[in-house]
Amino acid sequence: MSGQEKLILHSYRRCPFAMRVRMVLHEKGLDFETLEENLRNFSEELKKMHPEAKVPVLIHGDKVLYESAIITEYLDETFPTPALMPENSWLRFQVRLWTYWCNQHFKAHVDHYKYGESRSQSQDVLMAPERLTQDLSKLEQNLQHHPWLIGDEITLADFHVFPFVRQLKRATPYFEVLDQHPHTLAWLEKICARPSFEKTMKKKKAVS
Ligand SMILES: N[C@@H](CCC(=O)N[C@@H](CS)C(=O)NCC(=O)O)C(=O)O
Repeated sequence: MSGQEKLILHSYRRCPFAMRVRMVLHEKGLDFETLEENLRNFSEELKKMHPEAKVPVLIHGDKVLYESAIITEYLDETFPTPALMPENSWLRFQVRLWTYWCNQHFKAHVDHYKYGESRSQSQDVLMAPERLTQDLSKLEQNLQHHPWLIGDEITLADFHVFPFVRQLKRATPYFEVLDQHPHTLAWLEKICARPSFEKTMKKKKAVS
């Protein structure tokens, strides 16, 4: 039975992609071993497993999985309780669209703001506040009508997007536009108050 095979996660505590996977593992109450990687010097094992050498990588028995949002869908299908994907195909589409938006657009805008010209082109850095303001409006519009991104139930959409909103909230200088988005801030706070988040952020010893 695949559900009983050992789960090992190559992770990095502050990586928002790895956070997605740890949150889902904890939400499902799964036992797993965490191998805390050094972002500047990944283990040889990780480099062999991931074609682009990135965290997270999940090992499930003899299977190697990577790409955070694909890992979380795998986990939801393999360990169905509690379900984090809706049954309805239109809602499933929306979960995937939020994930796409986050991966393709929002994450980049957060990076442009957070890292500035040390990592991004000056035009992107210049545009970041305006783009982030639009992104936050999109989140706020959804979250003012229902408690979670796509409705009344928490789904993978919430777990995929929240680590990046958290990154933005923690960036310096503080992005003050956030304060005009109370539903988004309350949603972030609600996720960070879940027991799964506390477990997700618990410090682990690094692999040597
Ligand atoms: N698309 C990947 C992105 C993972 C990713 O970019 N992880 C970062 C850490 S937050 C990483 O490993 N970076 C190392 C590198 O790019 O060399 C996913 O969703 O898993």
